[in-house]
Amino acid sequence: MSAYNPDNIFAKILRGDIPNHTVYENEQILAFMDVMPQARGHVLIVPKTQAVELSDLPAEYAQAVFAAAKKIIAAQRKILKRHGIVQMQLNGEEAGQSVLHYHMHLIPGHVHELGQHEEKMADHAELAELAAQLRAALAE
Ligand code: DGP
Repeated sequence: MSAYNPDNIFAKILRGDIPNHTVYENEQILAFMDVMPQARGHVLIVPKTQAVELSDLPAEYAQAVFAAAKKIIAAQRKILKRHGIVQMQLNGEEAGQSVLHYHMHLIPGHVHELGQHEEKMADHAELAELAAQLRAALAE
């Protein structure tokens, strides 16, 4: 298991040092659009605690991540018009985890249709539009 590095990119996003396209936020988690989506509407849920991977994640934050995931999946189904949502989470660099702060991926579509992990950057205008639509669905 790697030691937690407070300068990882998601820690910077949580501190507000780097911008993001926020979908949903509460005291325990921040959810935002993945900038290298494996499908349209790919969202990440990041707990506001210093955990590298699932083994480090306190139970109350795991609960908060899953509670948020249920809400976000409903919004993705409504906005993306896809019923299938792939839930993915990598534990450790040996699994391909590149950002060493726990995060859950929620990716609309069938697992066989997904793009490669971290293949290409998305268009920021499209991410902003999708985030606005998902925020509106979550606020209903
Ligand atoms: P993982 O390999 O599970 O650690 O995936 C990291 C994901 O984070 C990957 O899908 C790309 C995404 N990502 C990397 N850097 C940034 C960033 O600065 N902003 C956002 N929104 N996503 C990022």
